[in-house]
Amino acid sequence: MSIPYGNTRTRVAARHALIAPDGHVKSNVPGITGAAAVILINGAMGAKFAQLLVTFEAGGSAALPANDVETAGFFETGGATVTIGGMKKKAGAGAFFFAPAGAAWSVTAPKKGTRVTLFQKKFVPLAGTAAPQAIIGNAADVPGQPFLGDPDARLQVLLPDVPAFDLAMNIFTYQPGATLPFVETHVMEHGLLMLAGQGVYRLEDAWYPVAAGDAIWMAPFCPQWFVAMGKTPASYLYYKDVNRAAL
Ligand code: UGY
Ligand code: MN
Repeated sequence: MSIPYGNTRTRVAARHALIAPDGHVKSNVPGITGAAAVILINGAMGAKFAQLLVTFEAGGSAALPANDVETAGFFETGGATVTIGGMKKKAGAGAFFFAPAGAAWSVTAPKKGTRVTLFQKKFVPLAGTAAPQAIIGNAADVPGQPFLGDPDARLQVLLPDVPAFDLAMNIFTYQPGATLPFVETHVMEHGLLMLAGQGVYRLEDAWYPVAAGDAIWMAPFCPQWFVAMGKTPASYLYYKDVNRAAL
């Protein structure tokens, strides 16, 4: 979307935010080298998780130590080698990974321009349930299921939907004209990256035109709704905290 000089579609509100790509500013993130790392969402905004967009140069890498933070990653473009503890695999466009808390992980030997989104949160263990294990997969192998019966709004659930996991990472793909069936208002928080297409996102009482490259934060209980518009399908990657007690 081109807009006049001195303007931006970016809005940062108390309970939601839209971050358009024109405003991106790089951060130096410990462990990430030879890459442009942009922290799109974190606690400074009011979120309980972080969302980063990392664009690698050839020879760049990310190598994060084992601690109480878990990371879910998605390769939007390019490719690299992902290592999580003792697991090592090549990852191309569409690949995703989950590095549990307590496991060191790395992304090495990236193709120039590889774009990876990272969602990070402090893991909340569930008493009596074994901690989740490392995963490296590809979204192409995850079928899209009709969302609440609508074949034009399909959801790919990338990580196992089991109590061990306290986060979800999903891809939602809408045919032009398809919508979220109702204005959702829920305790789960979202971080989102538009992967393709365009549409309008309702966040609280504001409606935003959005397109590929935009990032969105929705605080818990932020009313939310989406309609895909234009001539091509719209899709977005999103994070959600799940499976933990209300109190
Ligand atoms: O999983 C979700 O809560 C999803 N339906 N929300 C969204 O796409 N904004
Ligand atoms: Mn939602």
